[in-house]
Amino acid sequence: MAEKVVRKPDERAWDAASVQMIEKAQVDCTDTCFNRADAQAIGCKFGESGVCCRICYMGPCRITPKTPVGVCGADADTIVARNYLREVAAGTASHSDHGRHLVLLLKKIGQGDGGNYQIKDEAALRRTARLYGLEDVDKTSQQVALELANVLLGEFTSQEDKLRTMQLAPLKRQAVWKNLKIEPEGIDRMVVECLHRSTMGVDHDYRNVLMHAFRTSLANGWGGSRIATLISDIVFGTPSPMRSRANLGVLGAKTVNVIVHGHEPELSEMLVAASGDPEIAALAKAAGAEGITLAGICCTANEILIRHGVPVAGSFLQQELAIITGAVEMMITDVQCCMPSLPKVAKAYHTLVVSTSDLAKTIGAEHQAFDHEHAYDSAKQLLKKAIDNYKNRNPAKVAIPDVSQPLVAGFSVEAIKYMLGGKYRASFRPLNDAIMQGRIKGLAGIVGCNNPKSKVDEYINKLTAALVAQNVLVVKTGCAAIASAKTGMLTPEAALALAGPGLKEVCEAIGMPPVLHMGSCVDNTRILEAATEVVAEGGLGDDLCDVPAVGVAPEWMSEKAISIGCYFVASGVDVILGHPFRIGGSENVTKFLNEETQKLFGASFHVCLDAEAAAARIMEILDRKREKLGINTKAQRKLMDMKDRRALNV
Ligand code: XCC
Ligand code: SF4
Repeated sequence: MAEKVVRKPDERAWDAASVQMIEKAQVDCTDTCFNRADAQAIGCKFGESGVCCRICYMGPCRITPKTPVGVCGADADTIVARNYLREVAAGTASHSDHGRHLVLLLKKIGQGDGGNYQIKDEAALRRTARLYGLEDVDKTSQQVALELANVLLGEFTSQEDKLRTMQLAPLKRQAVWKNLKIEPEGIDRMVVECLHRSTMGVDHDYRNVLMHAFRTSLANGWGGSRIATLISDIVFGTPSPMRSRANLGVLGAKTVNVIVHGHEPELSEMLVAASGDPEIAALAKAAGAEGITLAGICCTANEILIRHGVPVAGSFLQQELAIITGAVEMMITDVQCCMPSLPKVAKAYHTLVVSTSDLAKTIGAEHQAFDHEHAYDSAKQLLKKAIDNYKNRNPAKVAIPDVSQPLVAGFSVEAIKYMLGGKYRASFRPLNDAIMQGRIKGLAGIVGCNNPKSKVDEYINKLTAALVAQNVLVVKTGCAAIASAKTGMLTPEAALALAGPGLKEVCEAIGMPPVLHMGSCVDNTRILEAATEVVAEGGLGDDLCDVPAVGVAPEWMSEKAISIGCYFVASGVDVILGHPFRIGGSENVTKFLNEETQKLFGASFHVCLDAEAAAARIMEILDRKREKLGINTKAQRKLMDMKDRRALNV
């Protein structure tokens, strides 16, 4: 039997704050995902290769050399493809349900029942309404909001009409989807169809199954997620660059620390507002604290970071570590990526874990359903409770790592446009020109989660540094963005020091960092939006697959990441994975996803197990795209080589 490996704290995480807290967890005898990952390390090979089927009760069946088919006759290809489809369905459902909740909020605002919520960015509202073909002249913002909400609700429920949001893609890409017959209808219908097709005795042709996976993912990327981003910008404001800090050191030694964790921004927005309430400040003082520190974890962190500059306590794998600082009065969760272990970890300290969404309860967490109608008061109640808990902090258990880094985040497509072209002629032209001239080689979207199977952030950070040094402009979302934030790579100064000469020149001229934090995971759609702008600007092809751009999910763990990967590939953007999907049990499925999709979409998945391999593959892909566009002229290549060498002092 394979031996169980127990890794040392500094083999688990890249950043010092996490390492310190993993050490503290050992001292405090607190269980974390890190030791649980070791305990689970010898996983199930059938599960891992995707050949375990539990879809009906004639099974469970698993494919082995002796049993090449299940009871019903399903082979490895069918089983692997069906399991994959269900993962894509789950990922799509999570992001899209998040989008739906926001549409319902917009509808309430449109009906005049928004309570404390209002339209924050009216220009974004009207711009979006026009994107969907709505007439907004002579209408109040409330009217426009209601009409838009109704149109967007139709995107979820449509039975026969194709998703309207798909029309935001370049025309040529729309034609690709049409020819392949994978234009999605309503988002909900797509997810339901995944479950139907993958139930016993329905869709057995792995290609047919996988094409529906792509179709469903499109309903996420160009549907549910895109809608989530659009409405978040309308209701909470379109992000623009702002400064903040990241890592556990943002927690205050003498303040009441409240952490918001999860994904949907409705509640966290209100907490941001309420934390500035004089009454709350006074109460905190009366409790003997200097004030309130609100900080975020996971994508909720990203949402309030990019709009308000609220500091980031950490990424996904720091949720338990934050509690282990002993200095968190309350952790408020909503949906997604919130570990069920939190109340157990909190038990050893004084932290109150409060769940707020009726669709996400955890035993041991106090449940306080978020009241949308009285949102501000609801938020204040939570903060008061946290303040009340300050007295229970046990100084003997407190150790806040003195580790945090400055950052700049909030690069929406609008903001990038202004940054590139100036306020009056906002455009992507300077970026396109820089790519065509070869000063920027291309774009890489590094996104997604962390995974305790590998050293947290290592791959992400090494790859980011390698690409920036080779003149690739990096855009980021999700926990991958937080990884960069924790290294200081999101400050223009630090990052520019590492940038290759061409990229550096462009960034300095424009005043932008070479690593751009674009937001949360639903905001991956901002990356597609940016790529669409690049196409529209002209000179770099007329489809997304022409643009020298790649997507990368180095340390992914969530089903959401699978759905994201699929919609990138279906949109024509190659995707590098830091570790493979659970498809190894089927050569055909593997070949389809990693090779055949090139012919269908002009992009495929690539598995690169380390940052060096990924960097090499990415440069190869960007180079291939540049050759095809005819912008890799010999003279340019030579110039770049010379500059590169000069920069490297060789
Ligand atoms: Fe979750 Fe979005 Fe992944 Fe981070 S990156 S672990 S999904 S929080 Ni989205
Ligand atoms: Fe086994 Fe087929 Fe049932 Fe799956 S669907 S459990 S392979 S009998």
